[in-house]
Amino acid sequence: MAMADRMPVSQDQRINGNLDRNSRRWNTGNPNHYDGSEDGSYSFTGLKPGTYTVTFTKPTGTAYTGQDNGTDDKDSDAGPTTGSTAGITLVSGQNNTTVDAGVLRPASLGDYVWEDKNGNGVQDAGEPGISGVTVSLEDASGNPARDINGNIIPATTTGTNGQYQFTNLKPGVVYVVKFTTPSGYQPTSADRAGDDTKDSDANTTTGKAAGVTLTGGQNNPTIDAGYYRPATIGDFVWEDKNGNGVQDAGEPGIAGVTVTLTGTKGDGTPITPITVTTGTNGSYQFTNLAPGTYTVTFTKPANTVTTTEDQGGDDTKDSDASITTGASAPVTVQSGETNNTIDAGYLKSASLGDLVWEDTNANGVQDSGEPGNSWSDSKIRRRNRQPS
Ligand SMILES: [Ca+2]
Ligand SMILES: [Ca+2]
Ligand SMILES: [Ca+2]
Ligand SMILES: [Ca+2]
Repeated sequence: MAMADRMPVSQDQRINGNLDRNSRRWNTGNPNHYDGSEDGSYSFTGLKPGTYTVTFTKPTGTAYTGQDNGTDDKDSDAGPTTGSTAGITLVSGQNNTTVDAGVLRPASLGDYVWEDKNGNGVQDAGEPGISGVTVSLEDASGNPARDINGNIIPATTTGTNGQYQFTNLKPGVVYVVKFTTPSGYQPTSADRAGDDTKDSDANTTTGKAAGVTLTGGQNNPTIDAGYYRPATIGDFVWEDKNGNGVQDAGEPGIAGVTVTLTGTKGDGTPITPITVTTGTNGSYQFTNLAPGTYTVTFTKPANTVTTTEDQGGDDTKDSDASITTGASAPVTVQSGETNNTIDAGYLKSASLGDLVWEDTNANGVQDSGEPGNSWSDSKIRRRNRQPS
């Protein structure tokens, strides 16, 4: 008569089994003890008829799988907490090979929340982790997830380098990671990298990643979330009274100038153009921008001439509006950046009076029959380029 079978675990794990003789009749000595074989099989032989309990001692870090979830020759008989079977009665000559124990090796997942400085949805070199971000784990129904032992898993927060990890997870069930957008940040676009180890997985609306199912012993480190801080572009339209292309003391702002922002976010998405108007002091700002590359286009006020751009070697003091298109050069802003150097200067053309004419006979006098002409604007601009 014998009682045997095996624990379906990996071959490098040896399983200990204890056989307790429950029957009062046999409960006179130490329990029998069996050290399982390399393939997980074990047997107790030479038993007398009676009622026995097999107690398994699971490998460190594992948990028993569900009990009695199938036909008796295929299921696990170890109690989930005790490791012990129900009483097993052996009759004379019986060989019972249905007494088994299955264990689960815990799985884990993680692992990173980062600042997507350029907003492209990819973890690039030099982009830092974000600490203190709350990360929670749900099951497929949106309830708090449970670990391999059935306990609810509390939320965690990312460490100083943006890392997080959930351990002791149960294989074979769906886990959903939920990220809470940190204050002052906005989520970057998900699934942009074509490389799951480098992208963001947090849905920009729900903060949730797609559910994952893990196998025993697996670690999934690909569930990450990227965030950016809004960027700002501004900030000044002024009257360049002396026409030197530089914002000098005493040169006033111009109110009511239309300024339009176009461009592309860091993830490659074009933005819907945004239009603002300069305030009474000539200031304007585009706020709450995603990192990206943008163009600022100024609409020239009536009766003005655009001053020459990029004069004086100080971008905070010069004009950036093209004299032909009114547009700035493309400006790239990163997460959290404020760029207040995109300005436009105008001269009031009305003060330049009177008539530009073609002095056909070169006598320096506006003779009758000499035409006024259309190159007045460019002539004025040429004058503006001269040092004051
Ligand atoms: Ca990036
Ligand atoms: Ca990922
Ligand atoms: Ca000036
Ligand atoms: Ca500038």
